[in-house]
Amino acid sequence: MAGYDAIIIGAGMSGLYQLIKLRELGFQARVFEAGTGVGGTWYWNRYPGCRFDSESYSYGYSFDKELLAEWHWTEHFAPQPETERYLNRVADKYDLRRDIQFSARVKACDWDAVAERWTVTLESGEQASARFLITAIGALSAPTLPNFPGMDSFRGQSFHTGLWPKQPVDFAGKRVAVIGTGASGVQTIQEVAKTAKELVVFQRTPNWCAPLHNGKIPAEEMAEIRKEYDAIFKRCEETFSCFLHTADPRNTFDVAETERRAFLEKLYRERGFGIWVGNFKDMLTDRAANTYVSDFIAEKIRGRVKDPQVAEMLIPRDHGFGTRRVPLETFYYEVYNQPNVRLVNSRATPIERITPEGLATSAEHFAFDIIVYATGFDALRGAFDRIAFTGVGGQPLKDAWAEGATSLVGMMQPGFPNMFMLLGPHTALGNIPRSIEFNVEWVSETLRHMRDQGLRVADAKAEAMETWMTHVMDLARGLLSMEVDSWMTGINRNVAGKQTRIVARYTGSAPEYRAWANRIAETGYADLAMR
Ligand code: NA7
Repeated sequence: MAGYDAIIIGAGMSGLYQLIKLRELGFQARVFEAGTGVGGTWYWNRYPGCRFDSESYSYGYSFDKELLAEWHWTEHFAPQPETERYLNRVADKYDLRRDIQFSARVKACDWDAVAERWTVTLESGEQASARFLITAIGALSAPTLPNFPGMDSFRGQSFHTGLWPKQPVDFAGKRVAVIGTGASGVQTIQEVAKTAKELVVFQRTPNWCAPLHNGKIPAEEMAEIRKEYDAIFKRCEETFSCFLHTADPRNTFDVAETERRAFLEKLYRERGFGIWVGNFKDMLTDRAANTYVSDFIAEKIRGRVKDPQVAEMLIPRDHGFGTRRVPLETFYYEVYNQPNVRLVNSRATPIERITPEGLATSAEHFAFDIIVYATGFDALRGAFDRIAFTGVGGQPLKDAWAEGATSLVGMMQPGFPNMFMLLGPHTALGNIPRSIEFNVEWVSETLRHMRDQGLRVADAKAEAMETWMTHVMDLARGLLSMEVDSWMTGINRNVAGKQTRIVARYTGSAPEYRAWANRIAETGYADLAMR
């Protein structure tokens, strides 16, 4: 069995940076990647229209000044192919592929208490061992399909957005169904509507969408942006969720009506997530404030969709603006004014089965050439559930998490020594690369400390985990998002056991998260048992 200092699972943004850092430390590392190329999220999500909702220049790696000076983001919100190219450029520059084994899906990871090493088993049966195990498996990376009867019988083409084929799919002249209206569905719908002969959107729950306001970045503007990189990353480090946007310090009703309204109009005209994370500071905690903003957005939807009945169908009734992930859109609402597009309320008339020709709802049969499942992911812990991890005493991670996932700062779990999770449960998410860089650097510093001190094993202490988890639970109290079903509250109706709302993510600020993790290092890792 091949042996390494460290095994990394996944060659997405986390895995690539972790490999670079481990090499710097002189560790011999091996990456196992299920795909045939690097990129993770940006490798798998090739669906039409896929792009960032974070500003491109706030999204790339901040650690490589040379690459920052060279790379030209062509749009304010880069499309998937560009990001995949970018991550391939990183892999080339650092010659990362020689340590990455592709088409290697990890099936099991077992802690060997005698050897004090992890044994990793691939689906092929191949095994490898390492002192350290680092999971870089993503937070939204385990795609889920509905459980409709007859799904295998469909004679046309069908795709999940997160498992999109590499060869382009041609929608021209085709009858297309899109099931799902989350961030992936919205991006797909906008694109497919351009060429499909007929597009039928099956919407179970409308989401509050807001304009992306994307635009090209000409060379001169990119040159100006490059000069600002230090300021851009400094700002991302200071804001609540590492975006360039930060909440307005005022409460909604402390501002006079005219000014309040003008402020929302301004946010609606601006690029990116400002309207969500740069809104009045009480928007996600105060019901009346939230209703005010929701009403404003509802009015915008009514103004953009010509058929009043369709407009009403697109306005969420069961949750307020921003309490679920806000999909950013480009003429999404106008798509429903096109004669080739129809919206079906699949809560009122649920999809009952897939047929060889299309699908049947409780009200009608539809014929399709292509069905797109934009049905989302088993989020946050889903990728962990798909690998059989066993820790000290042969305890499965699934058992340790039977009452809900736990962690110490999202990166360690007691009883799973020398296992580090990048983007594990309860890490700060937000603008994800910023979280990734922090987590990779934290793990790397912990490994450096262990190496320098001659320590072989590190395990999170149970009491440290409990203190951290209490902090996580306390933060979630009073948030309107906790009253709503979404992947952010651990709900996935297509997965058994994921029907009850939980505190599935860290809801505090990224600076607060980082301070907690840094304190662990600053206090000489008192929260970890090391030997
Ligand atoms: P989401 O946001 O989880 O959206 C999934 C969508 O699929 C959502 O509209 C679901 O409706 C719908 N869905 C799922 N299963 C079904 C069934 N069985 N019938 C009808 N409709 C269904 O996933 P995305 O991929 O769009 O986005 C995930 C995140 O990735 C996103 O937030 C970004 O941060 C990146 P529901 O709302 O459950 O009624």
